Amino acid sequence: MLIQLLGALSMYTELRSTWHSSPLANTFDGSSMAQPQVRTAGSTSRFFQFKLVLLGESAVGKSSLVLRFVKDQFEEFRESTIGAAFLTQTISLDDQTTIKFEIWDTAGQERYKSLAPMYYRNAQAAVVVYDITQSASLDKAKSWVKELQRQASDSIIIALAGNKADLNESRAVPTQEAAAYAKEAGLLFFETSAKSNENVSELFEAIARKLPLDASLNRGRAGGAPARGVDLSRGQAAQQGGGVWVFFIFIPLISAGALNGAIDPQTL
Ligand SMILES: Nc1nc2c(ncn2[C@@H]2O[C@H](COP(=O)(O)OP(=O)(O)O)[C@@H](O)[C@H]2O)c(=O)[nH]1
Ligand SMILES: [Mg+2]
Repeated sequence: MLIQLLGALSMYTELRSTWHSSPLANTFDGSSMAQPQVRTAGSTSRFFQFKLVLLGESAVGKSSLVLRFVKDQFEEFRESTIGAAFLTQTISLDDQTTIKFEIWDTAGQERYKSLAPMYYRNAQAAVVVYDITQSASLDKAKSWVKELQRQASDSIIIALAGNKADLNESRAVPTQEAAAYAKEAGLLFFETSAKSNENVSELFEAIARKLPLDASLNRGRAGGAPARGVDLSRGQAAQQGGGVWVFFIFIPLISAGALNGAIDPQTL
């Protein structure tokens, strides 16, 4: 299929951590992330790397959840994400187990929808977000879940996040309703608040715990493919400065085949 470079408009990179190498070259090649990577440092340390994508209607708080998770910050008035943003965060599950999330925070607007498969392709985990004060956003979340279950990796771990839980007085989606749906669809479920920092790290940690961390599953790659940009001997601790923001203000390489259809010209 003919791949056209329609435009790389601009890119802003803000490195705020000890990561020395740009993740971009590594990360944009989805194939390199098809499997978790494992590296053994010493006899017991294990390092895993997973690609995670956030999906959901615009303004439900996807970027805010990521900002809270990666930088422990909240902004009352965030600019909408354009295209997608890429970030990383590293957490320690226990003394021996380090998980690096490579996070693709997608734009929720309908006009970017056709780009989504590029971000969820090869993702090992997805967080589908809705806003507990907007019942239509749960419908939208359900349609993302359907699409993921049809088109993403069979083994993808999907979490449903009912965000803005701090706005309980304006609640439109009862917890029970969303929980029952999540159970039926086989999803992890959390009500979160990026604002009040409720269940944010719990959400990502639950995903990490559900991911296949059995080293035997990954042994084929251990020692073979080197883990990227991480020196375990530096002992990166949970939630510490793992964030690398690479804002994409770009229209990526577009392949009609890869994206299941023509690109809406409005995307440009
Ligand atoms: N009250 C409240 N507002 C939130 C929360 N998360 C995000 N917001 C606000 O909702 C708006 C949209 O958030 P944003 O993260 O840009 O949504 P996105 O389009 O899904 O990425 C912003 O004004 C945020 O400040 C939350 O947990 N509680
Ligand atoms: Mg956003």
